[in-house]
Amino acid sequence: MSKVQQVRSMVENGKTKLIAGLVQEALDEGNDAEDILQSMIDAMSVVGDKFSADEIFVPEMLISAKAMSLGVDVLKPHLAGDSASALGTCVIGTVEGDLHDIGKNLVAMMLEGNGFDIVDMGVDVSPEKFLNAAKENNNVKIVALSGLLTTTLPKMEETVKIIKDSGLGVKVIVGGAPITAEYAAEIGANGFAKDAGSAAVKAKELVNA
Ligand code: B1M
Repeated sequence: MSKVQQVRSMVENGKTKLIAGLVQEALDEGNDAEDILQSMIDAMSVVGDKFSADEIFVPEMLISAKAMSLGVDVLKPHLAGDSASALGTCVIGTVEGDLHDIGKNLVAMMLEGNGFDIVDMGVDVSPEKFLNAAKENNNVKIVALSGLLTTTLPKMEETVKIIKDSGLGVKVIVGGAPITAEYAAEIGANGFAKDAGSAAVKAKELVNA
């Protein structure tokens, strides 16, 4: 099994103690950071399928998520880029009621690497907290909302609305597994991205528009 395949298997099986060392070994072997990341994303997708099939439960999902986060920490310097341009501040978080943060963290990392200052609000962020952060932080250009649960999508819509209604003029970008471009347009978001890399591209596009 290649090192990248081993990384995938370790995330799938929640090997939190070994993952950092193995990711480093995979990098040292010359594997692309993007490929290693993709193997971990694929592993999480398998974890989700096993959860849906009642083969594993929340604790196992949680431990795989921990393993992935530890692996991403090792990859971070190799993924984020080193843009020197100052594009303004991006307030980012996962919408109210939703505790998933791996995708959000990847998006934050890519935005930071592409020249945004990041204010990371964490998970379970209410519409009001997003709005206050957009008002109170310096030079906020983008609010980025992540959502993984269909049950909390109304909170994403509410957040887009409260920010639009505030007249602050900041752009809102949304994403996460259940989000589509159609849904983003329907709730009035300025942009949608399907993954962390395209979120950075879209955010840059919006501030330069
Ligand atoms: Co949960 N969970 N989970 N979970 N979990 C999902 C999302 C689920 C699809 C699993 C399943 O049933 N197959 C399902 C949601 C079903 C639905 O709503 N349609 C689900 C469920 C049901 C739940 C609970 C309700 C389970 C329960 O308690 N019975 C519960 C909810 C808790 C809550 O949030 N209130 C729950 C809990 C958890 C854990 C805490 C155990 C853990 C999260 C830990 C953590 O995040 N720190 C967890 C995990 C790990 C998952 C899966 C397995 C993996 C998610 C992940 O990290 N993927 C997930 C199954 C799946 O996604 N297939 C699942 C890797 C990550 C890189 O991908 O986050 O999609 P993702 O991010 C992507 C893109 O979506 C995009 O970029 C990233 C890639 O570059 N993206 C953006 C994300 N945000 C973006 C923002 C953007 C642009 C792009 O612009 C701003």
